[in-house]
Amino acid sequence: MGFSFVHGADLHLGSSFSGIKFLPKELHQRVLNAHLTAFEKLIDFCLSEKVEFLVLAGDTFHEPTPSLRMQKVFIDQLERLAAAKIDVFIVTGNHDSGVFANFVFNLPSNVYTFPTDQVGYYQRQYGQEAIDIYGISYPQAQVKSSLLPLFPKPKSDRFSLGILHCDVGGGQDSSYAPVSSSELNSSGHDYWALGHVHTPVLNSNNKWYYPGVLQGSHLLEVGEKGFYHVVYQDKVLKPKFIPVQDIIWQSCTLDISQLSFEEVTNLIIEQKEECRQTQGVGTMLQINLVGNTDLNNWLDNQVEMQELLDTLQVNESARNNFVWIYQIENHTRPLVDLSQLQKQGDFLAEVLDFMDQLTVEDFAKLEQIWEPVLNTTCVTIEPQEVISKAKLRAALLLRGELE
Ligand SMILES: [Mn+2]
Repeated sequence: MGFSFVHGADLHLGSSFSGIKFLPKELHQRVLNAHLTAFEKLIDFCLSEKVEFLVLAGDTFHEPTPSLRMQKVFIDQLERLAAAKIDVFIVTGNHDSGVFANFVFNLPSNVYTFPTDQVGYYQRQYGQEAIDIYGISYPQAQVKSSLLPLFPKPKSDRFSLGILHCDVGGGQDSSYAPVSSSELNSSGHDYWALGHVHTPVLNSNNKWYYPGVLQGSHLLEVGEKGFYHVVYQDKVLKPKFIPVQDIIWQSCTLDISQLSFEEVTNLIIEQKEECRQTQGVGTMLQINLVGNTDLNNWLDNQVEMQELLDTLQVNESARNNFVWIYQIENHTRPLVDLSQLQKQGDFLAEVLDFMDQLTVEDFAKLEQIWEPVLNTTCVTIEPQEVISKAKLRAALLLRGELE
């Protein structure tokens, strides 16, 4: 007894990857299709698991005017569900408000959309289970006030599902239908299928769920991406995350202190192979090098670095489970033995001793001094880290190794 459904959101079909300068032809094609490939995997899953219905909670399209090709591919996939008698319930979000009015093709008969001026409502019976499905679409890209008050009270004898593109915890400034977690939890609805937040949020204490995007588009969308397979059986609700991304974004930090150039290259290759675990899934990998090393200067040379990247990219584009290192960032520092210098009893040793005695309070006053050492892309920096960078800089300056 029971039913199951798939909850996806933020498919952003038509979106492309950002942050990558160059890709060979084969990989470029794979990247262009990545969002659609992930969507096709979602449809495959609905069919193989024989779910009762599919919910898409907004931002299905990246733009409200998808290309004809995109519309056709989308409809072809939904037709596969229609043939299996699987219903599809879709609301629109901030990226794709009004999208279906721009469609040239008719939506298949199993697809149910929701109005923008009021909450739409569909009743279903799956075996013994009676279910009500409520939802509302965005009339335009911004919705300044909460849409929750428009939802009617659920009927107590039926399972109640709400579909909404919204900003949980968003304050008064939010333009995406802000609503609080407690309001959703106390609304009486059994499952809130949400969209908008791109990272999955699943907490069994809550009645609301964000599956996140289906396919990452840039460096900030690292890790597995997918949807929820929700099973409702014996009055118990079980959502499970199913990853389907075709290309996974990853980032890693490698400490290369004490390593020779050859050892650094080998370490990166090792890391690359470690990422190549899932068959069929490609990886976009960014590497951050840290540590104290005399390779520091060499790594700062853009030409040399590009050659290293070229070497690491050889033969990758032909592989199904490619690992494409698209960027290596150098966060290393020059190799200087500060503790040794501190023992020499000269002026530099005195300066270093003085810096060791700095407290966090002193640090607050030192803004003007440490400003030049903030030559880094790190966003947040701990006082201790700044002081150790300042010590290194002082040592290099006083030894005449830095201009
Ligand atoms: Mn979105």
